[in-house]
Amino acid sequence: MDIFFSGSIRGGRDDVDLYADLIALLEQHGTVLTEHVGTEDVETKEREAGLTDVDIHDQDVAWLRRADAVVAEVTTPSLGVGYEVGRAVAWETPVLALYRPEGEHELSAMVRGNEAIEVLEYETLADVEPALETFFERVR
Ligand code: 6IA
Repeated sequence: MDIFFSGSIRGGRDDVDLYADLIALLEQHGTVLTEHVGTEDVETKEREAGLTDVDIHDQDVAWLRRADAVVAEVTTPSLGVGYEVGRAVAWETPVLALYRPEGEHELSAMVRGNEAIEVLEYETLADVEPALETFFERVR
């Protein structure tokens, strides 16, 4: 099972530690193609690697196309995350969106109103674990 984890990078890195914890949980269910999303200094690494935005986009879309499932943390709004979720839906790749309602942003209707996206509202990682079990049982 190839899993594409989607989380904000240029949209804001407030949740980066949470992304790392979620990626560790996801690794129990398959191979996470996008571990860099949970890396603290991703933007420094991006500069050091000399990657252009075209390189990043093309690599990312290739991973997204290959993924068997997408798990997106959508609490911090991100254009890139929204774009990835939209493309995954168009390809009929199963999408689980994780959202913490106590955050400062209301979830977009384009995510919550999309019946092809499973939305889990949660508070702690302990709430996410059983939802991942159910999601991966369904998509496997
Ligand atoms: O608009 P945002 O930057 O918040 O979009 C975040 C989403 O775009 C994430 O889910 C990623 O999949 C994707 N993304 C953004 N930047 C990168 C990136 N930078 N590499 C891969 N995917 C990215 C290069 C980092 C690397 C040199 C360690």
